[in-house]
Amino acid sequence: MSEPFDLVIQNAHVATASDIFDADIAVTGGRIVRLGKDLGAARRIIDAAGRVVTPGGVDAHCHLDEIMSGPVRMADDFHTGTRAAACGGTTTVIPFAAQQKGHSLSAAVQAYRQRAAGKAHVDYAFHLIVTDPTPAVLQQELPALIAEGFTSFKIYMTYDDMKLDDGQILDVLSVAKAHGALAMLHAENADCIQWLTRRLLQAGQTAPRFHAQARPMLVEREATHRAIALAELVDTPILIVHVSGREAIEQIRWARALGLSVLAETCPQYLFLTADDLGIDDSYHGARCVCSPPPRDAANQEVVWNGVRDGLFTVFSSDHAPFRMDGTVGKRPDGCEVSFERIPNGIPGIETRLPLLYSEGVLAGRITLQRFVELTSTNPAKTYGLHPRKGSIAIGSDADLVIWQEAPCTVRNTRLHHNVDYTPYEGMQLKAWPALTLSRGEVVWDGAFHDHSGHGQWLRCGLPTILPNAPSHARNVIQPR
Ligand code: DUC
Ligand code: ZN
Ligand code: ZN
Repeated sequence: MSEPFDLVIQNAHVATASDIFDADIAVTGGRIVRLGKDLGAARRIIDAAGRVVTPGGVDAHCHLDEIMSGPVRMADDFHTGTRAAACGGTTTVIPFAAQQKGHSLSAAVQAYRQRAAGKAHVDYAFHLIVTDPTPAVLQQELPALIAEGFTSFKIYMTYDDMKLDDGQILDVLSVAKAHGALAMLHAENADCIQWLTRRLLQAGQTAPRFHAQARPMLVEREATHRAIALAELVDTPILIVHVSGREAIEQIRWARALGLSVLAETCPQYLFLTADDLGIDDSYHGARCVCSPPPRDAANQEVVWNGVRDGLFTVFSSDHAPFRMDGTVGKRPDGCEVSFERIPNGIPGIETRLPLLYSEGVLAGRITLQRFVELTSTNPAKTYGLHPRKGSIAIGSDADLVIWQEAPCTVRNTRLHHNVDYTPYEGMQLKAWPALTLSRGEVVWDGAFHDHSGHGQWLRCGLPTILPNAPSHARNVIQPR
């Protein structure tokens, strides 16, 4: 008699990025060990009853417990942020370890690993944010960190305390190229934003809705084009994060037509919000939806949907950047209604990312189920060197799984699990929500949240395997752990 499995999920309608098939899934030691029918005895059986089962979501762009300037604090740490992730079907998160100007990048990574330690309910990796590319960072710290499993870094083209100039960007891209790492670009033209902001403030136009006027599509289009040109000069792949609309998408399509390796990400706010959500009057309510780039309009939403459908976008991430409306450390710094350029940028979305796209993408007939899995799990895992451990339902992969309940439900912040006092999607009618989320074989959500603080492990990222010309040493295999 062979040992029983830890768990068998019976009657699963399995969806991967490539296939849909019916199977039972056997799990032992937190990994998928068998797929098929009549697999044998198990200590626990869960009946999926023919419902769709997908790989757990990989949210490759979220901000948790990031150090902010002044009085501002993020609302979610690794406890509340990964709790919300789990309840929305996400089993891997990739937040950021941000260097502060004048400080070491390696020290920042150590500090962020401390902030996460013992708190996470699901697995996590880190992207780096490079804000001060000194010779020591470029020549020693970055190469050492890439070798340790921090293989992606975000470069900001805007925000005074973060932005790099073009020469610095070329330096960082050169390191990415030399070591096979991937640079992620926040593409907005800082000088244009500053100039527009000054004019708006001089005219007394300070309400949240003017945030969108200070960051029009043109500033994103110009910076997207420049990021592509800089990457072309260095001859290295890049990923443009949080693409918001047509003009940036046109730049990416143009680059792809030239054969350049330009990957792209979009986020729920560019499909489901518009600039009107920042306010149609001067009310401070619109501060809830202040994020950068800002949401655009219905026509741009359609263009983004086209890219979601036709393969333009590689990944679909939340860009969860959580700030509360109440209190003194969130959207009202020191308790005050501030002018738009001082409102902390970001909106919550880690828990709603998958249900929104499943409902309005898959069940509304805009994308296939396989494309949903590709965008939300498989491609982010491949892009950041976590595949096939993550992002797949295959023998040897982690048992990170979601059973979907296709039934009407309404988004209510009171039912969410982040530490933010609002959701931009309040009242939206959805068609599905995860019935159950499994993280390495543990049930973390089944309509109730099951606390697994410290269960979430830090993941060492390999090199990207999504690019057609990825070097053979980047091909990841399932390693003994
Ligand atoms: N924009 C960012 O670049 N990061 C966090 C949130 C936001 O709105
Ligand atoms: Zn950004
Ligand atoms: Zn972000």
